[in-house]
Amino acid sequence: MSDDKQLSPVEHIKLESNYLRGSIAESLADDLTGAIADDDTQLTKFHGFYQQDDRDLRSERKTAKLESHYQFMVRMRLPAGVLTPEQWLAVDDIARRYANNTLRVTTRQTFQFHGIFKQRLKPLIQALDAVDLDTRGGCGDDNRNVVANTNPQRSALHAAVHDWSDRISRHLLWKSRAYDELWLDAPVSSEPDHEPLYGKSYLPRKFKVAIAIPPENDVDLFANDIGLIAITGDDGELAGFNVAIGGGMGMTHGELDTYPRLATVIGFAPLDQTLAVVETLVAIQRDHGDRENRKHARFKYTIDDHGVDWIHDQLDERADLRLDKARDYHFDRNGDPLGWVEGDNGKWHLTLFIENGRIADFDDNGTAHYGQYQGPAGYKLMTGLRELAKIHTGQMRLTCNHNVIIADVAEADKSAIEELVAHYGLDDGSKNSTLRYSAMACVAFPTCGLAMAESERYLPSLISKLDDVMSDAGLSGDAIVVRMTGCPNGCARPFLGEIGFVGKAPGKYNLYLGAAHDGSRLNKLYRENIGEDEILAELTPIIERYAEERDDGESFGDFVVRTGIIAETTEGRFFHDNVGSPEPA
Ligand code: SRM
Ligand code: SF4
Repeated sequence: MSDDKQLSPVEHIKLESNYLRGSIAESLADDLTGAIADDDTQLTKFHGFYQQDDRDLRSERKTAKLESHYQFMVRMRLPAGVLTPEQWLAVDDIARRYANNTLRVTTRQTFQFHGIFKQRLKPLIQALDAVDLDTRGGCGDDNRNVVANTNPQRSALHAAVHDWSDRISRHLLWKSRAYDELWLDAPVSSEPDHEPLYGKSYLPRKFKVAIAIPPENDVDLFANDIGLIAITGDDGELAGFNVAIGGGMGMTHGELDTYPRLATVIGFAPLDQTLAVVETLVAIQRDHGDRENRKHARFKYTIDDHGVDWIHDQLDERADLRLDKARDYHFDRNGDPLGWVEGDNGKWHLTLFIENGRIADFDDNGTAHYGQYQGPAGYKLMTGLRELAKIHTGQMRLTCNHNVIIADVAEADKSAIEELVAHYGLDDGSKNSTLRYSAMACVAFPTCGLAMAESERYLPSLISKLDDVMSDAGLSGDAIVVRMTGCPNGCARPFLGEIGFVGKAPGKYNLYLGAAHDGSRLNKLYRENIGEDEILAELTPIIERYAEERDDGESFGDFVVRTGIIAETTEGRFFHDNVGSPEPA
């Protein structure tokens, strides 16, 4: 543990917060400002929301000497991204009643609401509570939404894994009574509060757990602090998990001691040990993660600083846990197959494409929320999904690729779903290019306070241009994983893109190449700080060469590494080595 004097400011805020209460109640009651107190902005993350301001309006308001246009983003906790149609309808209603009339599916399988004014936070959280949904641990230095593979073809296994995601999420949830008191009007107790796992200072940084069912890696398992790879026994039932540790994407431009890292598989845990292994790993990070420097505080750095053998020793010493040798597994891809598939339970599942996760109704000019978001003119996506939820009797599921699954549809109900899909022009994988279906962008402007460049609002138009390049090269049907973020924090997992774009400044991106198609290898920096013309000029000859010279079934990421266009990144620690290309293609 760090010396108290050296602790980062956020550590002091947590310690002095009385288990995440701080002065949030007073901040909410203060009608003189749309903001909350500075310290409270750190604490409300644990309750699932961030203070933001509308960056489209920032300079205008500054010139007019007005307070920033403060608003909040609220993130739900939704293990494995599963909700009932009734919950969907409630969430849809909340977005229209309290937020900006849009919903945002996130890369961690949940919803974010944007543009919420301070006074609406409590009614919003109460409306979620009314349908058994919450925002506890949506953000903050604790365990985040536990994501799990949606693999609809293996329905029974999916149900088991969903169960596990829920169990782990509940087990690692912060427990203080602050949430119930602040949002749900629970009586304030005079008994002292406590946090059995986290203690007063919670974790040094955010913590993430994912579960994948091979061969699908749609959760990008290796980007998580803990990744659990589902292993089945001879009977096809879930037998346990291979445990992978130390994944994370975030880094800072120009700071070479920050880097993305993929989780290392350290062994196999049978089901009866899984929860203990997960809890002990969290406790190791709680006690040994860096509490002085938040840029060095993720579990990935704790592991690289101490070594994997030390982790094994810790598991043994703390909880008598000795992992077996990891079992064989194989991943095929990290994207979502779109359209209908039949599950092994005889039910049907329809995966619909949601471009960059933004669910809205777009007007005849192709805009939503006062022109802030763009989409196809007249596309009533939000209404279409609402109408689907009204007639659907199975589950709705969100994917880590920003998509939505209408799950568990009986054969007899398929045609009614299909009619609505056709009526609203929803995208079942038949309307756009494979490249667009394989692309994903983070939120960035106008809400994200950390964005350096556009992402969600820019990638669609860049994809249209790349579509032309792909089509000219005869690759229209090919899937290349493209990821874009507005900064190097990595929210759309750009370092797992076969082609990755990371914002540097307005209109300028770093271009990364060479991640594996199944999410098992990081990419590497190829060109720095380039605009759209240079991006197209750089990528066109590489895509043409890929069309002509690739081996049978070779993915784009593997091709650029094999042909030496980019050096291979073997480990996070070496992410910044050998950047650029030996000779421009
Ligand atoms: Fe993220 C911070 C959005 C997934 C790494 N992320 C943010 C904030 C809250 C900005 C901020 O701190 O002020 C963004 C809010 C934008 C907005 O206006 O909505 C934001 N992150 C998102 C979402 C919505 C992106 C999306 O397009 O879906 C994702 C919400 C996930 C969820 O439901 O919980 C999202 N963020 C991720 C992922 C991907 C993942 O977890 O699989 C990562 C990379 C994996 C990882 O954690 O390393 C990620 N977000 C970050 C980081 C860098 C963390 C680090 O270790 O350095 C930050 C900044 C920070 O924590 O300081 C960040
Ligand atoms: Fe914001 Fe950066 Fe995350 Fe994009 S990657 S949402 S710009 S923090």
